[in-house]
Amino acid sequence: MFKFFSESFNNLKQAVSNTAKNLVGNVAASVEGEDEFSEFVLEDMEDLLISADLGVNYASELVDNLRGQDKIKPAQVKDYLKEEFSRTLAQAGSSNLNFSDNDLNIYFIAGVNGVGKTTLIAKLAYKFKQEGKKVLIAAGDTFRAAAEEQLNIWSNRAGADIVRRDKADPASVVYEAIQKANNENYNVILVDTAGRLQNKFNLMEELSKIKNVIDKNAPDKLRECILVLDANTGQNGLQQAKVFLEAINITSVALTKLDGSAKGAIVLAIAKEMKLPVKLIGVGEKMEDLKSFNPEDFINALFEE
Ligand SMILES: Nc1nc2c(ncn2[C@@H]2O[C@H](COP(=O)(O)OP(=O)(O)OP(=O)(O)O)[C@@H](O)[C@H]2O)c(=O)[nH]1
Ligand SMILES: [Mg+2]
Repeated sequence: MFKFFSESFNNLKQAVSNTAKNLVGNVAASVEGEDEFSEFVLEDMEDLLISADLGVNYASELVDNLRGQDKIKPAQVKDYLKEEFSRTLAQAGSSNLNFSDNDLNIYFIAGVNGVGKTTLIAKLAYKFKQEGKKVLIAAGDTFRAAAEEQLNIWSNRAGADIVRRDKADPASVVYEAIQKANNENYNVILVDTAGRLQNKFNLMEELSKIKNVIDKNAPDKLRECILVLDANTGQNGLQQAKVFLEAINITSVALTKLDGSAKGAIVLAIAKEMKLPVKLIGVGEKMEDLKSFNPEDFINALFEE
């Protein structure tokens, strides 16, 4: 298991406090005092779960399980949700970031514009550097003006190296990064990508082209294809995930801007509907504000009083 984020999770509870209120607090407040799961109570519960961004299907499944049964009482609704949420996260697979010692590890970072891809790369570069790894950033977003400059500043701050070519074909930048990494024994390549091109089709074409270059020139070195989602986009994030899944084989999700978001339930919706594990969470704008996602801690943070 790769444990470079094994620092304390003190601010996790704070980061998910709005989500906890929305997802657990409101449901508990409206259900716990009831004598039975009447149709009225169940409908109310379903509405609350949907408005917490859990998704319509998942919300109705959770409510359907409670209909016409007498094992679980309204007073136990939190225990019920806690168990269901834990199971959902477990079924999405391991949340440990793949990493192989003594080998090149490539991380491909994708997502729509503004979700926090470049910031995630900076944070990852910083973490890997702290672990004493040799880190190379491939500036694959050659579309957006100033994107490479932004990356340059971040990489300097993190102490990582960078391959950038103004207006070049992103796939060729990644090709060059792979050559450099092989020649100079890098441990990590972080591939930044554009979030917006002329249209969605072009973007997906470009991403799969980059992915092909990696598969061809560095077979077995691609550790993760990480889809970056902004926690505040809620259910829209799921639609984004579907598009990216079709173009490239996403292996995990990084959920950014969880700090302050009330829509962190999207972690559960992603696990349930996409069977994708969230592995990283962004809890602020600074380099240190990246955490590995630990399902147990997340659940505890949601349910602790
Ligand atoms: N509060 C908070 N802000 C974040 C987090 N991650 C990123 N941001 C902010 O989100 C904004 C966009 O971040 P970028 O990293 O530039 O996003 P991007 O996906 O690279 O954007 P494009 O390159 O335009 O597609 C910046 O202002 C970041 O500081 C986070 O975890 N929490
Ligand atoms: Mg960017």
